[in-house]
Amino acid sequence: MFEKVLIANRGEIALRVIRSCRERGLRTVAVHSEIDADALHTRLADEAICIGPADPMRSYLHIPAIIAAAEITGADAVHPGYGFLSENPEFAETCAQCGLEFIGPLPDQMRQWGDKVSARALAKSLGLPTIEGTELIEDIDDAVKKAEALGFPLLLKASGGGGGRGMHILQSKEELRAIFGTARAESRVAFGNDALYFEKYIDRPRHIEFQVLGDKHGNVHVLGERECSIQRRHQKILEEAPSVALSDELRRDMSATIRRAMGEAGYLSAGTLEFLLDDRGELTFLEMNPRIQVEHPVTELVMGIDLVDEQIRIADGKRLELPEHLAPRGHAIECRINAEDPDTFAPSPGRITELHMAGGTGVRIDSGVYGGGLVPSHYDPLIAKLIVHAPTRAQAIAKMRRALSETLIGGIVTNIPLHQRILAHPAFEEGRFSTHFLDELQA
Ligand code: MV4
Repeated sequence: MFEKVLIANRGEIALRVIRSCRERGLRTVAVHSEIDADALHTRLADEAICIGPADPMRSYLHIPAIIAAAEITGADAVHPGYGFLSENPEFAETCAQCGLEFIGPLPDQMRQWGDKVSARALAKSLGLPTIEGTELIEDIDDAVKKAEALGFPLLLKASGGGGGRGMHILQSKEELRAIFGTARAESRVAFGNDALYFEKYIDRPRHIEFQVLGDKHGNVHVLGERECSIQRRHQKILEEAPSVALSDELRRDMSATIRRAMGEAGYLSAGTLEFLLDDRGELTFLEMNPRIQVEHPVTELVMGIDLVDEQIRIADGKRLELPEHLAPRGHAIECRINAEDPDTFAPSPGRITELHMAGGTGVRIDSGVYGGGLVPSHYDPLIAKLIVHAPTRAQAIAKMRRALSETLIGGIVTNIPLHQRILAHPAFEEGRFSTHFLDELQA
């Protein structure tokens, strides 16, 4: 087994990885930027090494600096967390070339699933239900032809996009003609790739995703779903597991389909398949995220599994040893606590003057900050995740309201009032919502 893990990340996920490493007796190396010299991950890892200035391009995204840090400290494995280099196949490849075990999927799997057109084709060939759509669009004439065959409304998507970037809803041929050139140019600038395709537009869907784990022996498990419809501009705010919108039968059937598909694909480590659930109750594949995700704790709580520890065991070549049939127990909800204005969503970096996190039965905090610590403006505004677990959804909601009420964060503005508004909303309580819920709440 490897003995020393370098965590190529910061904030709450860096701490989350340190925890699983420490429980397994692995030593940890934090890398940090200059502005993160006193950050919690820097302080809590066994060793810490500065890799550059605050600008992420020159620190957390700078592959040579991270590899050098691993060599200097004698680390023999790397966990990339989420964001930053976590889905960068060149980084995973460089780690392997330098004798570092990359705790995540194979570089070619990142490539396959990272490109949306190739991901759709792969998903389809593996027997997953995919949204009706097209191959790559050649030019504007081809676009008009394909659009009319598919029918409006539709979505023009960038193959290099994902996570809602580079999408345009189109209602008519005229709109298509007006936007096509701009969309292509935008895609080229944003993703270095101007490949575009169409999908049928699904109105007011729910966003539901399934957690997958695969080992080096071809075993795959599906660990149920997460409901992630409460989001704004493709940034999730609150997630839960299980989803009230799935019957036990649909969950079982889709889990079996995904298990077969990802087994056939030989998928390695943790990954998430995103689906849209339409108003007819049909799930269709959207994207696959080859990484551990922010919202993984809700799955951990209802499934009783440490996903990061499983990633570590898998990277070490161990077999998954999970029960054949996994079912969620109780209900879990996660609120992402962001350093941002709850109304305008403007970031609110600064020094945290006081900090009291909730506690008590069924409450988990994954935080990356401490009282007196700095929230830099250079990174993601997520400072902590408040996660609760209770026997029923109603009890989980009550527990989350209670936990939010005892959370005290001073010196910066947070989105806690927004969470309180969501949890007080009758439609949320009743589980009746779509990806448009927050826009409608804000309106
Ligand atoms: C869609 C869609 C409707 N129809 N695709 C947004 C994020 C990216 N993963 C894909 N997204 C969507 N793709 C089709 N064919 C609606 C969305 C979408 C959405 C998806 C998940 C979560 C929130 C969303 C909010 C608005 C739109």
